[in-house]
Amino acid sequence: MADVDLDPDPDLDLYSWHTPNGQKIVIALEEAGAAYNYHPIDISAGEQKTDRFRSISPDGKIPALVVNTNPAISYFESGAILLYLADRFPMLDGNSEEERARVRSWTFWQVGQLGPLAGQFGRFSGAEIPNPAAVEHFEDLVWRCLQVMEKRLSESDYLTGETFTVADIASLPWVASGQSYLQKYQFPWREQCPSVARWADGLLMKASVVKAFGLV
Ligand SMILES: N[C@@H](CCC(=O)N[C@@H](CS)C(=O)NCC(=O)O)C(=O)O
Repeated sequence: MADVDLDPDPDLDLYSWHTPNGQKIVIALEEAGAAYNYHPIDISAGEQKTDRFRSISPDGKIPALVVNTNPAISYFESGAILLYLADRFPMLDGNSEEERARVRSWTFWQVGQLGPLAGQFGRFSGAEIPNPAAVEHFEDLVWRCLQVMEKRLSESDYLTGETFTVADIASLPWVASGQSYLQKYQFPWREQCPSVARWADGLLMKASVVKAFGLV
């Protein structure tokens, strides 16, 4: 009998930290059952700004993923990493051309809208020097994002249809993780967005999500 390579996948090295953008990638890798090495990069200690780390993530931000092919290939930006993983592990992607188009659209929506806007909302809400106009501005924009999600999730189980994909993974930590600025500032999203709450509560029970949110 010919030798069988039981694990033909190249090793994956994830450089990350327990923040929403880092948690996304852990959820995706766990969901796919992928083998990977986890390298914590302590962003509170500035480890993301070293020349060594910038050689794989030029903007000095987590997460980054290195695929140990020869030569190794590295990805930075959580959206790019999630789409790479969706291509490589089809269970993370949509089941039809239409769903796959929605996976890409909703993933880009999260990294271009929900993530940065919730981040800015959190920054101004927690700022030492109060800036009520900025808080109100970003709160309005975050609220608009949640309404966009609410409408979509009142029509389907998941953001892209009936399949759980990287698009859901991208948004979940920004809405539901303990790091989420919506939690931190008691934004009343649960009462006002019941479909988003139903979606988040269901996903929070997944083993992949429990593991990602439990990493410190
Ligand atoms: N657009 C980037 C944002 C990445 C990002 O902001 N990462 C944060 C942690 S969630 C970080 O590394 N912060 C440290 C810093 O900016 O110095 C992505 O989606 O990956």
